[in-house]
Amino acid sequence: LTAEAYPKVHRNPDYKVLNDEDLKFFHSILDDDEIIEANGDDLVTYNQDWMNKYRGQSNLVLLPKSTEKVSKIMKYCNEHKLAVVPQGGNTDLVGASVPVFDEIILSLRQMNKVREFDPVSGAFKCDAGVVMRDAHQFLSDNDHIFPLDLPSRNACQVGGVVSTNAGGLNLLRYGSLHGNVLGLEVVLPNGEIISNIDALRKDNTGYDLKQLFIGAEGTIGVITGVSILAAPKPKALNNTFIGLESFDIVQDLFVKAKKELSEILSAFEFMDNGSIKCTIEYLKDEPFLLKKQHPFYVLIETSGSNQQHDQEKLSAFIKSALEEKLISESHMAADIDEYNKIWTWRKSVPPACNSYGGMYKYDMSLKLKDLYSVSDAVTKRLNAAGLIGDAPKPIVASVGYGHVGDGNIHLNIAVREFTKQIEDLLEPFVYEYIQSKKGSISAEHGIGFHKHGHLHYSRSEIEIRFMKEIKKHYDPNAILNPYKYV
Ligand code: 2HG
Ligand code: ZN
Repeated sequence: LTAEAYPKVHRNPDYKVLNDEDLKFFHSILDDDEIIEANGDDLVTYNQDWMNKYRGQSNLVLLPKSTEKVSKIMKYCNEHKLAVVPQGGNTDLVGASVPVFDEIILSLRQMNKVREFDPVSGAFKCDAGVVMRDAHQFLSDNDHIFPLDLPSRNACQVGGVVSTNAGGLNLLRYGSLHGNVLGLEVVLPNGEIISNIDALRKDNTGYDLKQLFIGAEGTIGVITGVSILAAPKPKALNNTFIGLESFDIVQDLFVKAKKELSEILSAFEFMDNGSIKCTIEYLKDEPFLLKKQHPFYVLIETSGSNQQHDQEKLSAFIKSALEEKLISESHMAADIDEYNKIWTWRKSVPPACNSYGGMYKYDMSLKLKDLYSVSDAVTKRLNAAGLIGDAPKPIVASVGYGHVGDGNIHLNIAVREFTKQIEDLLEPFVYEYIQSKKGSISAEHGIGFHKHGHLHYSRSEIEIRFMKEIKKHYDPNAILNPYKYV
């Protein structure tokens, strides 16, 4: 499986192979609990991604506890041309956070302290390695929320999320990290520390350099600290799970929700029936939320300050949508347990798809009218090849779900095994399809190893040339996260 994932690349011989002298240096600047050497073991949890799709062969993991130590590591690696892959919670979906060959893994997981919180402005500063769940917990204790939530919140780290510019489940309400991140502390490949972590909410003093590191996937610097704008904790949270009959109706319902739920609308997520079928199998002990299955489902969440007001507003919205025959069935949360349960059905879709052995995954932006068409086109193609069905067919299901509010679809092909035939049917077909609709081949999961070399489907020649120049400017020895991105 792994060998097949890396068919086209060869180790760049310009990179030095780690030797005893290098190890001696790392031991001289780090404590024993900041270094893990392979010693015959293959460091699998660091070398392999969670989809079991990408696996490197690094023999060394460094887990520094301070920015200064990250700086010393980078300076040394740059001078000696040792390649490095920065790693957060390793929940990445495009092979960006694991090595391809023997790159040193620089894990941020021991830089896990909250640095400062200002309850007046909402500015929250923390180390890059703080797990998102812990950031949420800390802020919740201070009557705030982290402005982003993801199904992988129990493992993903704040720095990793910023590095990939993840969008998550509430972008519709809280906006993207390009707006929410106030400042960053970054170690450059040569060891220099560049920081505007104390930046203010408004700050137009020159180019906004931090933006380049947001979504750069650790290719031009290692994010070690983040300042981000936390939002006040909503006092009222409501949600509802809806069954409906077509993707056109999903769009009509979205327009209606924006109009009628307006300021309290905080999420509008969709799933097709294939996603939910896999999730029903995955959550086998949980009764499904609706009486019957439908071609599409929508999860609507509202966040506001007055429970009764919000609940009435959402109920009225559902009632009128039923009357207008936009929706067929809905289940509204009666209490916080049901609210969480409804979210479980949405958040379990990715692990459900991954539970059969593996999955191919595409994350794309398209105009809303075209959003689901890519899923239809791919499913049709795989069906025509006779590859989807019960074992021994290799594909369990090809499903689409995602963030309607952001024009973002996730296409998951849940497989029993990875095969060349499936790959050849999927690529370049998916990318060419996206290109033909002027969409983006990466909405929020990034480029990583998976989409390296594919930028031209969504970016012009001049844009790619600028990106390459930026990479060269920041990382002239190309030691950071090689074989990926641009
Ligand atoms: C989501 O929206 C996340 O659930 C993960 O972006 C999606 O695993 C996925 O494809
Ligand atoms: Zn997503």
